[in-house]
Amino acid sequence: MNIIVTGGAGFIGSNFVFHMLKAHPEYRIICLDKLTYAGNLSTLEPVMANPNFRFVKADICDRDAVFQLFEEEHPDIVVNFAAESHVDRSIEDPGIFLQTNIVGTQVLMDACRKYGIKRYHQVSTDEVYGDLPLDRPDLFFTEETPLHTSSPYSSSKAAADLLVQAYHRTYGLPITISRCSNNYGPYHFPEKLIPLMIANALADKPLPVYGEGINVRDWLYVEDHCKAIDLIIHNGREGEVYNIGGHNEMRNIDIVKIICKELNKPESLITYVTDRKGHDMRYAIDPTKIHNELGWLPETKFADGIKLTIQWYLENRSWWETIISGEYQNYYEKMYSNR
Ligand code: NAD
Ligand code: TDX
Repeated sequence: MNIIVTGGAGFIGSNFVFHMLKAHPEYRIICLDKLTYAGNLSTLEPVMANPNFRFVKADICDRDAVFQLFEEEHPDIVVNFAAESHVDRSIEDPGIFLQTNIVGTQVLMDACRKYGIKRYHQVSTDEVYGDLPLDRPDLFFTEETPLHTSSPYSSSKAAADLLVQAYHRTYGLPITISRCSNNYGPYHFPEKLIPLMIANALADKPLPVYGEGINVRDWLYVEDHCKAIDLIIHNGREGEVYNIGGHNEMRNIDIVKIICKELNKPESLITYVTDRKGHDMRYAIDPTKIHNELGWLPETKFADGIKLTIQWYLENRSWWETIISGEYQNYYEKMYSNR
């Protein structure tokens, strides 16, 4: 089996590459990644010498490069993780989000149509459903919940989902889509809530909590997401959407307090800052479908996963310190100074 994994130098994609090479040692995994600010080749160092792994630096929007790779590899499956993924950046500058997340998806699917494919899998997000009110804990996103997006990021992901479904209906492309809740774990880029708070706390820097910190996210350990996608690409029904989430809803402020406690840092580091524009209040996934059809259940409890994650950041300081010492400083300054 030949599998192209796009965005495999990023957070979830790299965890998926590691998972697949371990779970299916007979498979060939080809990682296609543009190495944007969020992609890191050093992350893939442990598998670079694996004969069943190939890395190709390319943009999913580059039709010639993508078609060339399909010509060479004739993949059985494509799993598309490649995306601009940070909501705050999409609010600052939406253009690249539309380009990569929508046009890039189109290019990949055009290549699938031309060369033939057993499965095209689109890695999507729960953010395509918009948000839920805080005072209705009985409500959850199901696969039937209408798409109702808030940010340029989530709108670009929703547009891509619709395009993927159109390619299924119009051209019969064998697709699946997964919509997962917030992931956390190793190799999470330091601009995102959990690694940002860990890095800042370790440096005794302020912990910038947006608004009142009462927004709720449904956190899933990244390995559980990877296992769910593995199940979907093998056993999921063509044309179907699968929600992935672990019923682990937490308020941002509570996450930040847990990180302070685990690192033995004072909560006085917590600084409330101006809220994110259009900030979604609550995400909550109903994962009944993937459980009933594919037997998936999350394996890592948050209490364990957050400890594993913090430990990883303590043991892999050079990975994230290198990232935050470069161009990231300008980003941080722009987003957080005078906020
Ligand atoms: P990430 O930002 O950490 O990684 C994205 C990767 O895609 C990087 O390696 C980057 O270099 C690559 N990339 C970006 N533009 C590209 C292009 N034009 N061509 C080729 N490669 C390109 O993102 P992530 O958090 O790992 O998210 C991966 C996918 O999962 C995304 O599609 C995202 O929407 C989705 N998702 C993320 C979460 C989450 O909590 N992080 C939750 C649900 C869904
Ligand atoms: O400095 C911060 N302070 C803060 O309060 C940051 C970076 C975030 N937040 C809040 C905003 C959100 O309510 O924390 C919450 C989580 O923020 P992010 O880590 O930016 O994640 P989110 O916006 O929820 O989106 C993530 O989950 C869904 C991923 O980045 C998306 O790619 C995925 O689709």
